[in-house]
Parts: sequence; structure tokens; C-alpha cells
Amino acid sequence: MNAPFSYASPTVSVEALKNSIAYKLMFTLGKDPAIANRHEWLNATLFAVRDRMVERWLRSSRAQLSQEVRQVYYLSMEFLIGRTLSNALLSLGIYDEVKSALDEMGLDLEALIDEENDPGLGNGGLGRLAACFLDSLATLQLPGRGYGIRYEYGMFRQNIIDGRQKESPDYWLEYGNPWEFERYNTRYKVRFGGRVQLEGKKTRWVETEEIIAVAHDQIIPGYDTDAANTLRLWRAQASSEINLGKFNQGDYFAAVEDKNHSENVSRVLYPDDSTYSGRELRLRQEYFLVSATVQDILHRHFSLHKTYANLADKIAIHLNDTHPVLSIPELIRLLIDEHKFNWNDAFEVACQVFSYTNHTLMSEALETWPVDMLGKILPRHLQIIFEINDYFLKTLQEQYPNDIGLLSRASIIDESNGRRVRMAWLAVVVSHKVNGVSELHASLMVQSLFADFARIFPTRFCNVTNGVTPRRWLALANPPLSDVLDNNIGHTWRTDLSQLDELKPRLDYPALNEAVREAKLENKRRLAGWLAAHMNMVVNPNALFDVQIKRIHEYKRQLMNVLHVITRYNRIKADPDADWVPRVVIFAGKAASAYYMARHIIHFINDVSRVINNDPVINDRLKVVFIPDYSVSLAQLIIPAADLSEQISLAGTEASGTSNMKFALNGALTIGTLDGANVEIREHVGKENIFIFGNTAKEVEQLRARGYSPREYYDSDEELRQALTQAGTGVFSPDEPERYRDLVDSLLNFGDRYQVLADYRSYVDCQDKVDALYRQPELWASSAMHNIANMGYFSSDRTIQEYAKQIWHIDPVRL
Ligand code: 26W
Repeated sequence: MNAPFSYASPTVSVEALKNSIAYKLMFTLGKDPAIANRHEWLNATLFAVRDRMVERWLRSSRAQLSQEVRQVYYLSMEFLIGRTLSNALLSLGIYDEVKSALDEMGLDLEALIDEENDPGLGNGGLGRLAACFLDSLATLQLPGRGYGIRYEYGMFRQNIIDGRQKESPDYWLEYGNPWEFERYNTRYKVRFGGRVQLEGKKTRWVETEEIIAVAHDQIIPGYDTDAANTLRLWRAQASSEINLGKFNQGDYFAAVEDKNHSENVSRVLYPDDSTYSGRELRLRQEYFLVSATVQDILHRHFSLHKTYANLADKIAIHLNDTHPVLSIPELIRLLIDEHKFNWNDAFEVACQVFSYTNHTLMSEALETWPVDMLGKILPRHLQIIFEINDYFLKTLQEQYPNDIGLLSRASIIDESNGRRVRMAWLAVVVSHKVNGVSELHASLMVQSLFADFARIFPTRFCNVTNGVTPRRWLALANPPLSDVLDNNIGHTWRTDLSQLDELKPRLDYPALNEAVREAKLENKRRLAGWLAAHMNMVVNPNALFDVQIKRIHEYKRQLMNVLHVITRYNRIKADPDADWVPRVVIFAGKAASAYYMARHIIHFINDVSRVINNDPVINDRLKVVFIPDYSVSLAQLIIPAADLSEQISLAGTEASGTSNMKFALNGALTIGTLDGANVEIREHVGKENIFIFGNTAKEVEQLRARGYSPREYYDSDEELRQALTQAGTGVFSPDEPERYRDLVDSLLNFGDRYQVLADYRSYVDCQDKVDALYRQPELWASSAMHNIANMGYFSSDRTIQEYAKQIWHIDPVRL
């Protein structure tokens, strides 16, 4: 593979690198080079590379502090940062040098890069977005920090056994984590439980249980700049006092159990996205993150400014969805109970400091905590939430005296539902800005979920369309295409993706067309090689690679994709000798462990795949692959090899999507609904360069209002009927013919909540258009090039600049 382009003339020699890698191996890892294994060499290399970033990191921090600039703190329960080594080499511009150094020591850089663990500290889109944002903040020299939890176990590993998903724990720290700096001195007490006691005018929270949060810092290097930021992750440690009593009584086991109980708080990531579970441990995790973080922010602020009076001028705190919303009552609590603020001032500061991004409109994903549970674990915070609510409802009543119903709809406490705290409501009431993540999502947000609030706070709501970092998702993931771009428009697109525009005058150059096709083929060969080596699966690199990789969820409609696959299978069986466009249909994604339907869909995909791949009539014309254990690093391998990007969620359900952007940027054509950011992708690439099908969000609503009846589609569409009948009668599960009866039932007899049957026909017809274009490779490539050339807008650099200007009001640091 080609090395990613280096922007800087390297300041390090190969000789010096060899020395420091060998030095790290011996003196940091204590290992003899003669017997070191690959992991140890990897870690030695990571340490040597990290050393070269530390200096700029410290200089950057010093500049931020000395310029007393306003800072943004990005709070997120998830960061999916991906592997670090290759990204660090790219941002330092020393890829080739490290490669040669390792070469001369008899080691292969690519192999070491592949050896690195991919930390899965996130579920999906929301966590990966946070990581792209950190990359852009650093690259744009913006003063910002990420705060999260250092889970000991990340997202579970997915194995496919007999077609079914099996989970196993992901102990990502198995070989240590050379990237982190543990800050033994940066530790805060985080308290739970107890009760609230009034002492005169002062409120005290007493008799609490205590855990220590210990900071672990990672360098986030900017690209082509000396700027570097910090991602600070908290680990829970039992406080030493906690166990003493039991220990003295001789109950050694109980003492250790307590310790485990405390440290469980940072043990494991909740592997659930899009459904809210309401478990107590999750609440404790959320509070653990925000309490340590807000204390740290205040501590940092005070040591710099020696006052809290200018807090609202100097800090912005951003809430990545509602998961860190408890930082609102936490900040108010600390200002009032510890720093002598009165209620109004504390509330006012909070209103100026916080902003919140909503990432989903789906009701089952909205966090609400039972008042009882919150009161038990965080009694003082519950009190503050009630005070916020009282104050808010009072002003509301004055403003809208005649609107009955408004008060109970807008109340932060949902009284209708066993008394629960609506975390999104709390976020909206206190934040000065609330944004959606695509135009469509932001407009649906103010029409549906937050309709009342949009009337109450008309200037509060806005949109900031998501983006992705071109460093990881083009420069690192796709060296062949990066080369083509470098040869045509120079190499500065890495920090200014709008320069892809400059491809436009060249879109009909046959040589460029050919080069883009070559690059795609090279990526497809690489993936085919991987599939052969890791899954014993042989695929033809000239086939159309049709890819849907994302969390498995009914709303994302992997099932509709499979129904198309079955239909295609039936057509080929009926006429094997026709001129078929060969296809490889690729799936990957994890199902939340408690989500029965999602797991069942994985099983179904694998069953369908087994039947089709083993049918001698089919051969190369159709292959179905489910790649297990989807991750950021697999995405970097798969996306550049895709011809067709499946973005087929029911319109109105996917807030934005971000892989849709990565695929288009890497020259795949999209087949998709008018959902999330697909709408804006269509506007940018032009409607002749994207395959749009299915009902619009409006039509979906109308159909629902009219009374959607999936049966009608079943009755009137023979191919659909055939596919569903096959699924329901065991054609793909001969060992258990009834296996998918319930799946079919969910569509036919239980309402088909995501209107799969309503969009099936236009989807299948649209797939025929895909085939037709693929038969004309030059035209296909030309369309792919129109996609690439128009993707500049979807850089997370643009996204972050919008946040910086409109929401956070921060400026770049001078270095
Ligand atoms: C409380 C459980 C839970 C956990 C995570 C509920 C909801 C979530 C997230 C909101 C799920 C998520 O990742 N949302 C995705 O965010 C991306 C970044 O904005 C969007 O591109 C995706 O469309 C959206 O599904």
C-alpha cells in the first residue's frame, strides 16, 4: 500500500527513530529485542511516536492558557476514536520515516498498524461523530477538550456462530494503552446517595457514598499544524476510606466487593443505541462523567482566572445528546453549594454556558429517569431540577396564561408516566442553543419533539449538519484515491475539503476517469484479499460491491435490503443465463444484545447468505457476506471498496447518518431514501448522481395517518409475496422452517412499523437502475466523480467552524 502523503519535510531521521523505538522497547517495556513479539514492537513504536507529539501538545496547552481564550468542553458518553498509530504518523508527517526505520529493523509497519487494538468506546454514529469533531477542533487550532469515560470494556466483540450473533467482552486494554497519560494527581471525588440537609440558608448533601475519578489523557493531534488537544477520560477508583470499616471488622471479602462495586462505574460501555434502558448503573455512569468533568472545568478555570465571575465568558460546555445533561444541575449545585453563588446567578451562568445536540427523534431512545431513582442516587440534583422546573413553569404560565395543556407538556417532570424526569426537556430549558444534525432532522425536531419549545424559545433551535474528517476517512482509509486527488488538485484538500471543487473542470477527462476506476478496483482487491484471508470467502473484485454497514436496527431496514437480495436470487434462478450484473452484497453491524428483532435479522442475513452462496446455479452472479465485528478499522477497509452505499432508513427516522458521507467521499454511489443528510447529499451531488427511492418523510406521515396497510402491498406485488413466503416457510432455514415466521409476521400482521413493504417496489426498481448504470463503467465512474467533487461541504471542519461561530463563540489559538 502507498504511504499517505506527508505535508512536512520531516524533522526526524530514520536513524533517530530506530534508536528511540529500540530504546522504548528496552527501557520502557523492559524487553529484549531478540525475543520481543509484535505487540511489544507496536507499543515501543507507539511510545516513540507519542514522544514526538508531546512537545507540541504542551506548547499548544500553554498557548491556550496564556491567551486566556474561551474554551469549549465537549461532553460525551462515547468517543469512537479508532486506531491511533496511523493517524498520528499522518498528522506528524513521518509515515515514510517510521516505515523505513521499522523496515531496517526487520518489521512491517502495516502489520504493526493492524495489530493495534481499536478502542470501541462508543456504539455508533454519535461516538464516531465526537471523534471526528476532536480531530477537526485540533486541526483548526480551536481550544477544545473532549471529556468521556475510560470504559475498561468497550463495545462487545461480535462473533457469528451458526449464523447467530454471540457477544464476548472487549478487554481493549489487554496489551496496555501506550497513548494515555494517567494523571495520578488529577482526581476528584464523585458522590452518590445520602440525603439533603438544610443548615440555615445553606444546603448540605451528606452521608454520601464516594468514588474517585482519575483522569487519563490522550493527545489529539491536529493535522498540518502544531496544535494538539486533549481527550480526558475518567476511570473510577474506590476511595480508600470506603472499605476501612468492613476491613477492620475482618470482613475482607465484603471490603473487596465494595471496591468492585465502586469501580464498576467505569467498567463497561452500555451496548445499546436507540433504545433507552433506564438502568441505575447507567445513571451512575452519567453522573460520574459529569461530576468529575464539571469539577475539573471549574478547577481549571479558577487556577487560570482566580475568579468564577467571568465563567460564562470563558467556557462553553457542549452536551452530546442528553447523556451528559446532569452537568446542568451539577454546575448549578457546585456554584451555589461550594462557590457562594445565589440561585439566579448560578442559573443564568448555566443558561449561557450550555448547548445541546439532539441526535434522535425516536421516542424509545429519549432518556427519562424515574423521579424516585434520581432522588435516591442524586437527591440534591433532583431538588435543583425541581427548582429549575418551578422557575420555568412560572414564567411559562405568565407568558401563556390561556394555553391549557402547555404546562404539563413542557414540564421537565412527566407526571403522566409514573413521574419521570425528561432529560431532553431539561437540556432545552437551560441551553442557549439546541441543534439538530441535518436540515431535515432539525426541521422535524421543531415540528414534532420540540414543537412547544420552538414556540417558547424561537431563537434557540438551529441546525448544524454533520460532517466527517477527511484525514481518517480519505487520506488514511483510501491511499489510492488520495494519490489520484494529489495528482490532480494538489494535496491541501486534507485541510480544506472544499478544494474538491477543483476536480469539476476535469470530470470528463478520460485519464482521470480511468484513474478513479483503477483506485476503486485496487481498494476492492484489498477487501477481497481480506475476505479470503479472514472469512475464507472468495469474491470477484469486478462485481458490484453493494454495502450496508451500520448498527442493526429495524428503522435502518436491513430487512428491506435482504428482501431485494432474495428477489434478485429468484430472478437469477428463473433465468440463470441472462446477462446479470454480478453483485457482492456486504453487511456488517452489531445488534444490541437485548434487541431480539435485530439479532434475528442478523441470523436471517446469514441464513440467506448460506443458501445463496452455496447454490451452484448462482455462482459469481450474487454473493452475500456478513462481516462480523464491525468497527472503525473495518469501516476504513470496507468503505473505500464500496460501489454502492445503502442508506435506506425510513424517511424521518435517521437523524443524519455519517457513513453516507464517507461512502460518497470515497466514490460510492448512494441508493437511499430522502432521510437525514441524504437530502443534502442529493442537493450537493445533483439528483442525477444519486439513486433516490421511496416515500418522503411527509408521505410516510400521510400514509400512517391514512392507516397504513402492509397487506395491500403483499397482495398486489408478486415478487414481494414470493420473497416473504420463502422467508416464512423455511426456504432459508430448512432445518427450522418456522424460524422466520415472526419476522414475516412483524411486517404483514403487526403493522410493519418502518413501512418496509411500502418502499419495497420502488427500492427494487431503483436497484435495476443501479445495474443499468453499472454496465457502463465510464458513466458509473463519472457519476462517482461527481459525488467526490461535491463532498467538500461534508467535512467535519466545516461542521466545527459552524459550531465555533454560531454556538460556542470560540476562536483559534495563535501558535
Ligand atoms: C440512551 C440510549 C441511547 C444511546 C445512544 C440512545 C440514543 C443514542 C444515540 C442518539 C444514537 C446515535 O448514535 N445517533 C446517531 O447520531 C449520529 C450522529 O449525529 C447520526 O448521524 C445518526 O443518524 C444517529 O442515529
